[in-house]
Amino acid sequence: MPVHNTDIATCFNTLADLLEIEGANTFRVRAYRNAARTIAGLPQRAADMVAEGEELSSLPGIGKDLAEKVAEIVTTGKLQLLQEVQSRTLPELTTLLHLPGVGPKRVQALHQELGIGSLEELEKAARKGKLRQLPGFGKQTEQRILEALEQQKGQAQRIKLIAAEEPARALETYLQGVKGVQELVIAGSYRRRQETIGDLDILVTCKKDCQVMERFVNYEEVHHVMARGTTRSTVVLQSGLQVDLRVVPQVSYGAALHYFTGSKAHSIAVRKLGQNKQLKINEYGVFRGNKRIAGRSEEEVYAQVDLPYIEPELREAQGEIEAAQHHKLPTLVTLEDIRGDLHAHTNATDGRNRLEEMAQAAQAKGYQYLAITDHSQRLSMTNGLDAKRLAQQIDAIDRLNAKLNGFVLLKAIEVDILEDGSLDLPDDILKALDFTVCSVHSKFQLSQQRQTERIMRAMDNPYFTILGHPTGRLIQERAPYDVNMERLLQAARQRGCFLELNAQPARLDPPAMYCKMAKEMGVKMAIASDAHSVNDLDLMRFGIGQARRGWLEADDVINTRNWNALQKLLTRQ
Ligand code: DGT
Ligand code: CA
Ligand code: CA
Ligand code: ZN
Repeated sequence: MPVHNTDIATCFNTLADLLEIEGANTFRVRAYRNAARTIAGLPQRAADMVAEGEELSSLPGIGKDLAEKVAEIVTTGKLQLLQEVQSRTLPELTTLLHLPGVGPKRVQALHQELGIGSLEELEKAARKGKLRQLPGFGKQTEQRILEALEQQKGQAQRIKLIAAEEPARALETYLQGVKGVQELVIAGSYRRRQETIGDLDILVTCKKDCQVMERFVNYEEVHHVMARGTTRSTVVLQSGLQVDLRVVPQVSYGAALHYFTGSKAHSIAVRKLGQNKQLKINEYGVFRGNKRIAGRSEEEVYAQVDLPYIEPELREAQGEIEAAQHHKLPTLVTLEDIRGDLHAHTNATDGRNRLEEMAQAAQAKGYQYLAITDHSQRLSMTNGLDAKRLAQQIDAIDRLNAKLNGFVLLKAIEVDILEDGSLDLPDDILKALDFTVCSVHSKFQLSQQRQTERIMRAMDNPYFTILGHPTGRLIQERAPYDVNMERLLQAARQRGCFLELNAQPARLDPPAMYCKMAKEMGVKMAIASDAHSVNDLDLMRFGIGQARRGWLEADDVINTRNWNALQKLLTRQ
């Protein structure tokens, strides 16, 4: 059983959660969380590194002790310390942590004061009005917990796109190694780059007598086989992820790919267009009567209904068919269009690498620039910068830039938007920067009107450039704060401000529909990784997926420009 990086990260995060609930030393807890992030962000498998005898302790945030723990997980498949901690606490306590507004302190109180150890017990206690009696809870918290519990019930188990990627790629490589396999694509929501994935839908074409089905159900990570046939099988992996495999003949490949890429609403719309022309469209091809007239490629299928090829990220039945009919499909932005990254942290605050390392990594990616946007003083748990430390960082960047060739570090900050709409640092230091990313990190509960006006007031500051992670949501973990996005976009356009598209896979903020809205309202966006380490710079690809789902073209994205052109855009009049 190969151990994936995500498995190791989950192990460390669970351990950190449980230790935090137990009230362990915060440094110890943070060490496990940092290790989880490091491992999750590695470009290669930690398991392979261990197998090849590479020094894990040379990785940022991984000391000797943690390196040993990684090796333990890789070789034994488990972590003894985690089992010890789990045996003395209720493992279900960690699920409570994922509710909005419930941190370790509160889980501790729920457990110790009310003996709550599961979601069911929590719901019972909340319904009886017992939570509001606990110190620091209140009626509103109780209400919010109940709402969150209700919401969770309605949702099937889905995983974030990034969590699907590693097992998907491993399985892809495995199946591609089967003799006789020709084409292989992961279709479904994965191909459409949705934020979360219900299951994987893999499509293959292969030569006669190919053993691909046999090999699929015998893949070493399969937990159990739900269905097995000659053209279709379904398995559940150890991780709980469900995978469908379909084998189709080459003549049907395009039609099948179109069908299984979906979305369902999009394929139904295309099928209707076919019906209008007396054509039958299904996963086997395009038919006139009993005669197959197309189906080898997706282009062929679209051509039969007089449409150009439509990119998978657009296939949500959100106007793409009409746009295609009127030759108005966008030319979607690609990763290759990106010239630099506009949101990155260093070890001056909560990032893990030094300025030099971040610059080097960004340059190695072929970028022309990287903006350093550490946190501002208000976020004290990240060791946020005050004016003095920011001034020192500005000097350090100037010195470093003098040594760099064909690359420039931009001087910026992720400055907090305070409750009254002021920015967390004085204007005379903001003035010295190339631009700012301004973010809401507190007071998420304000009413829509107050939240919207708070941010609009912040935009009135002439040094406000980009609104960071505009809705504040964390996928599957935290609801967005309540803002009127249309008003914010109007205000941004009037003032010459921009919106960030934060590429962190847990954020992907704002959602695609707001990207489309920004484009339509003439507000350009900055796709940014919000990197907290050199490896995080690779998260840009998730931002690109989301931008494409939001119909963005290269021109709609400010960091597709070289620094010269970008600099002109960023200057507010
Ligand atoms: P997911 O797995 O929930 O993240 O979302 P999808 O889009 O991957 O959906 P899934 O796995 O249920 O099905 C994969 C694709 O197969 C879907 O995008 C479209 C196609 N499909 C599934 N059921 C139907 C159906 O009843 N009619 C049509 N036209 N297509 C279907
Ligand atoms: Ca699927
Ligand atoms: Ca499926
Ligand atoms: Zn932030």
